[in-house]
Amino acid sequence: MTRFALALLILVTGFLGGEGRASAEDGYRLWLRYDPVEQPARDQYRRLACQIVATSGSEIARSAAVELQRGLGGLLGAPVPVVERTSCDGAILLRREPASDTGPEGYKLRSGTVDGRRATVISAGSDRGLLYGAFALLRRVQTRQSLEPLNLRERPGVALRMLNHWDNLDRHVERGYAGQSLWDWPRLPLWRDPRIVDYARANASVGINATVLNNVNSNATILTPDWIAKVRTLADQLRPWGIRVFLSARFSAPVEIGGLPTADPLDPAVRRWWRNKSDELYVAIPDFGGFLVKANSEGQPGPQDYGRSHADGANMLAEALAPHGGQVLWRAFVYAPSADDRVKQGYAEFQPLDGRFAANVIVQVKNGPLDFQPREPFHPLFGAMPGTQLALEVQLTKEYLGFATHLAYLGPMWEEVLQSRTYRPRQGSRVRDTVTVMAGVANSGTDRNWTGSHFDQANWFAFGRLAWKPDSSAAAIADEWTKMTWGNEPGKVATITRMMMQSRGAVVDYMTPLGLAHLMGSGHHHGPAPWVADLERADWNPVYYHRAGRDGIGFDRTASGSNALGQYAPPIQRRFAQVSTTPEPYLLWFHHLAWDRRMRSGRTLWEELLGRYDRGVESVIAMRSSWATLRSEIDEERYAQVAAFLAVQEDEARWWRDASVANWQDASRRPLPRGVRAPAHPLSYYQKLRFPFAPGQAR
Ligand code: BDP
Repeated sequence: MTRFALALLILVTGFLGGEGRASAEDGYRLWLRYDPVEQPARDQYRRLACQIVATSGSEIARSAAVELQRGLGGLLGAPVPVVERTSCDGAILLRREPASDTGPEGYKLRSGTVDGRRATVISAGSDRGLLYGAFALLRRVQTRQSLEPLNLRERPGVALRMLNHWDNLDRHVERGYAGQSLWDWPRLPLWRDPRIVDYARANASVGINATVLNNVNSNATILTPDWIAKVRTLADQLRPWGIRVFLSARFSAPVEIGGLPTADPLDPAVRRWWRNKSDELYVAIPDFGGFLVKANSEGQPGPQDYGRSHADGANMLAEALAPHGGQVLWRAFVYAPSADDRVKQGYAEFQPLDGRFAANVIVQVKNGPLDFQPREPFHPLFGAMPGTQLALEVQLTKEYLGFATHLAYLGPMWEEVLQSRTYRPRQGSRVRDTVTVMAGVANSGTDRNWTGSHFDQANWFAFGRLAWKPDSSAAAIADEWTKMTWGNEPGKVATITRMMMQSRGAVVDYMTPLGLAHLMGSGHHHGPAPWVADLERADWNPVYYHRAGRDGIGFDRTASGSNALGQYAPPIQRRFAQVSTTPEPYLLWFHHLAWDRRMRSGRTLWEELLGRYDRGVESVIAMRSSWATLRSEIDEERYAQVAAFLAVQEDEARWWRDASVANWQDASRRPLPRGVRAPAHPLSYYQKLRFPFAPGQAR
């Protein structure tokens, strides 16, 4: 056995003896479970996996071999040796092909003959490609697809597929519902937590290649030497899995930790400070990715504090990073109390700057123009800045969709956004054609199951898979994840994927149906609070968004109202200007309508709205009974948690429904139509509920 092979074996044995086996069914293993395949399929796979042949010694290539050995060893129920030269019929080869047409990260999987022997070849032009190819091969076995004959080629649709952690330096995770931050700052830099390697493996398995470690509401301390040393350890642990580290930079850092009197981006001393800071970062972390910046948004400092533009600020950082190949992700999430309609602000501030950002700046835009609501139309900046690189930012952590206890598979939401037609810059364009980066606000933390609930793991998985291939179908991803996470039995897969595919629609129905938005409790966003009208800024109040009164409900965003609609391409403007051609999911987002208005169903708006709430609750009840049919097919520990969380969800869906119905009744002064159940309590009961310790609050 070569030294390389021996090292691998030790590494893998160590892995298997550790986390995985100790607590098998607590969800720790995510979708990388690698339990033995049933017979006779196992024997068939075995015939194609007698050895793993790995020649490249780079640390990323080594990860590919390690993972193959670990995965196949588990799936096939027997160790698979790693060798440098094949000596059996049916080996798996990891092979670098310099002139490969797979790009910097793609791979090919082929069955063929090598040296007269049958082999499955994972080939790529880069070690990262080999890593992704290895995971693809494992996924095929995990989902019981054939390995023979194989002839496929994959390359990612977007170059940067990144998580954004909103983790504070005290390990509190803003909008986190899965425990503390994974970064054990007090014990860093010397403590190399093995869990970080499992985090990296999970990301690599779905193609995520970058991570921003700290909150966009950033603390400048992360850029001090002691903390850069901590970041370095994490970067060292993530690098073998193809993941580069980025940091959220606080714009005023030159003042706070640099002792300068200003952070003005045009000030030479400030520019020098950032250049030096970048140089320092790259000494510690040679493949450092760059900075993510939230500037002049929700009280964060930024270039506008000095009368400069977002482009001035972003370009200053870009200049400091450019010599090292670093990038700036500059967020477009801005809104001002003065705006007549908050959703117009991002476009208004950023669109005129198109073409003025440096080549290594990417403007990061949330999926919708408001703020990660259960449903929003796509952000009008997509397609409207053809001279600027754009990132699509989505939120994995379910700040506005019931935290970790509500089952809401977000694949369909992201598919909906990615597939939305922008008609810009070209007639046939969709959102997915206008982005070069996908960023997801992470939902992982120190909970044993990583994401707070077993089903929220699917959102991490789906984000990676969609970022890799933005035209994938959310249903196909759900199918894949279910097989890898819960098992391949067809009945089970059908039941679970059905639950997943209906889940996000259910949340929309019981929280914010027909295009309503931002009706959640103040600050923590837990539960309904559509009545809130007394917050300091108008655009923080739910009443600002729903505008319900005796005359009707909804926000007129057509030309007769705020004309936010005017920010979209003409075909969209025309379609959404008329109530009759506005798709119902976006109705009250764009229109203020009378309660008696007739809907397509023939019912009045009032009746339709009430129907949506009931439909939402019914869906949750249906998910609960579907889950109950799986009792004997799912391990006890995971079954019980999901069952309990679905009970919570049903309770909270009823609460949302009842509180909302009571509120709309009060606003409209309408009786409930016959047959509609009255809320369990009077409106005042819901209004008095308080949640001082709701998780994840900003602080
Ligand atoms: C809002 C969150 C807040 C974030 C903000 C952002 O409530 O905690 O800081 O988004 O994206 O939805 O910056």
